[in-house]
Amino acid sequence: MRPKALILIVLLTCFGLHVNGSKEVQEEVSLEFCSPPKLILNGSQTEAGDKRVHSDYTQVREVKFSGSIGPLGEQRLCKIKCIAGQWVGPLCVDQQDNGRFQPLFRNCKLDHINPHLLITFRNVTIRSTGWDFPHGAKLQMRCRELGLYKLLGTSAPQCQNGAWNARLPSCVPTTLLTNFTEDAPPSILIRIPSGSASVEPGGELAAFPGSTIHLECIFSRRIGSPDWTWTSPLGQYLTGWAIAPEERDWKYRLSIYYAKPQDSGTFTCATPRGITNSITLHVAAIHCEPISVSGMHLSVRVEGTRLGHMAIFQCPVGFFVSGEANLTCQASGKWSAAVPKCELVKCPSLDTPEGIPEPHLHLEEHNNSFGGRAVFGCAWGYRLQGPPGIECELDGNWSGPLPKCVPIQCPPPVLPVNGHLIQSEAPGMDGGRYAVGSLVQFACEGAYKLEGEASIICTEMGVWSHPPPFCKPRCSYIGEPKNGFISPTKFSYDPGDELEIICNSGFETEIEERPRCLPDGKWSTALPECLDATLSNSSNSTEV
Ligand SMILES: *C1O[C@H](CO)[C@@H](O)[C@H](O)[C@H]1NC(C)=O
Ligand SMILES: *C1O[C@H](CO)[C@@H](O)[C@H](O)[C@H]1NC(C)=O
Ligand SMILES: *[C@@H]1O[C@H](CO)[C@@H](O)[C@H](O)[C@H]1NC(C)=O
Ligand SMILES: *[C@@H]1O[C@H](CO)[C@@H](O)[C@H](O)[C@H]1NC(C)=O
Ligand SMILES: *[C@@H]1O[C@H](CO)[C@@H](O)[C@H](O)[C@H]1NC(C)=O
Ligand SMILES: *[C@@H]1O[C@H](CO)[C@@H](O)[C@H](O)[C@H]1NC(C)=O
Ligand SMILES: *[C@@H]1O[C@H](CO)[C@@H](O)[C@H](O)[C@H]1NC(C)=O
Ligand SMILES: *[C@@H]1O[C@H](CO)[C@@H](O)[C@H](O)[C@H]1NC(C)=O
Repeated sequence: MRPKALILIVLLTCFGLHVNGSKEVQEEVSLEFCSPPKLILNGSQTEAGDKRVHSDYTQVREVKFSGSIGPLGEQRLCKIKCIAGQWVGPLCVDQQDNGRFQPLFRNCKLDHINPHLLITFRNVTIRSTGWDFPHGAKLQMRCRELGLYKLLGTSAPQCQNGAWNARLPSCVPTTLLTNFTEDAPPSILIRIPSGSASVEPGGELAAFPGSTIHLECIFSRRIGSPDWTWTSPLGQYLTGWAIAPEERDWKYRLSIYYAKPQDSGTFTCATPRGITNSITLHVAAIHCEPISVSGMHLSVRVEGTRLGHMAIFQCPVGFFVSGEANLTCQASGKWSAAVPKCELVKCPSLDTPEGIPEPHLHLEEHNNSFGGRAVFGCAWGYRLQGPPGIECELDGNWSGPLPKCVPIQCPPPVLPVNGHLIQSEAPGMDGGRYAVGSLVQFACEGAYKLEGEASIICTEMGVWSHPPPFCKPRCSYIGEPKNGFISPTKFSYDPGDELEIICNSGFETEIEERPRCLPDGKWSTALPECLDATLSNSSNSTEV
């Protein structure tokens, strides 16, 4: 018995619907069931057991959903079908084909956007690559400066199952840009002294009836005269070299006064060599809806609602116009873009891991609104180099670069004369300099005595905790003579100190010179003896 074909209708938003080519459809329709389909629901892939989707598909033969297709998220009714245990599809409704379900064709991409090209898709300007354009999408392309560049190629490429139906166009610079080289197409300058006109996404010039339009073909009169031709059958236009002395040698003008719909057509300027450039004019009495501004802060100056009229938006200080600041009423009867918004000027946030690349630098204060400031500090042992704070400026840039943190270091300490360093702690040496916290110890050579602090530390101020010590020469204690003593008795003696030898009674010393401490830390003489005074000079002093 055939299972009842139940059609489950899931209305969900599928973003960027991925189509992996249509799968082979089996000839025989088997009664195998399909497992729950993998769909991208509101941007996230569904997993088995996802509560958002039906779990039992044994009775389900078809799933319908609303697919979001293309860069503008066009909503279309789509479906997948369970055929022989495999989901096949999606098929989506094509309005242009009587609402029949059709397989989705592959999307097209723009890999590169020529900076001179202005690309529009459904009245939206495409500024970046990476968009998917659905099958059938028709782009509109024009060169940014109408008349200064000539568009070479199609202005409306269309996506056909993954490929554009024509090579994307390019923009060729014209005489004004090539210094009047003879092989360049002539530039055409457009002047609208009265009335209004708009440059359309496809590169047409659309003008409101009654406008005056001067088309100036730029060519060097020295070389020859260009020629204007037009396609509007009834048109009669004044052409000729400009009269003003500063223009008469290079502007070959065509003037349309009080433009009428019948003036619509293509106006071509050809050089004597037959190189051309054209402007396509469309004259129509089009009005756009009046602009209504609801957003706070936003102010607008509207010229009017006729074709070619502009609306110029402004935001107060500290805000920027998010969107297009200048809108033009276009031949479609729509403004060239949506009404913009005023958004608060913000500088790039520094409060992110990438915001502050330097590891020792940290934020002490952070306000990235216009007028706000960021204040920095450094880790212990580091010092800020540069201003400690920056401000968020009107252009959304910080007022300066981030400061740096440089390690605080003490200069190498001054070594005492006759002393040396004991490297008691591996110092954070950097070119002979010491990191904060480094401890150094001093010692004096042999007879020298250290005076001051024997060890000093590099402080956070980048200076040593104490001045380095001195190594002073000193005479050491000399001992006592037998049968006598010395005065004064000290551990050590300063240079210049003299010793008095005092012998016990009955003994004497034949002092010629008192021992004196010399500047090099040596005694001037050896320690004299105390001799028995009763003994003759020739006799030894024997123990008594
Ligand atoms: C001891 O004798 C020496 C010569 O032998 C003499 O120069 C010295 O003055 C004498 N000393 C005393 C204390 O008599
Ligand atoms: C004592 O005298 C004798 C001879 O006079 C001499 O040989 C000896 O070295 C003397 N001893 C001392 C300790 O001066
Ligand atoms: C998808 O998003 C829309 C709008 O945010 C919401 O109404 C809808 O419930 C969501 N659908 C699912 C299945 O989460
Ligand atoms: C433009 O052409 C003129 C005449 O050929 C020449 O004198 C001048 O240097 C050129 N200027 C530039 C910018 O190439
Ligand atoms: C908008 O129009 C004003 C006045 O015509 C002009 O100064 C400004 O450059 C235009 N801004 C942009 C972004 O086109
Ligand atoms: C885009 O322009 C076309 C005509 O060029 C018009 O029919 C259509 O309504 C416009 N779409 C939007 C969203 O403004
Ligand atoms: C940030 O700075 C701006 C301008 O000084 C100020 O108006 C705003 O209140 C500050 N924001 C915070 C959260 O402090
Ligand atoms: C702001 O910063 C951007 C990116 O670093 C830079 O391109 C731009 O020129 C800066 N603007 C000003 C006014 O300095």
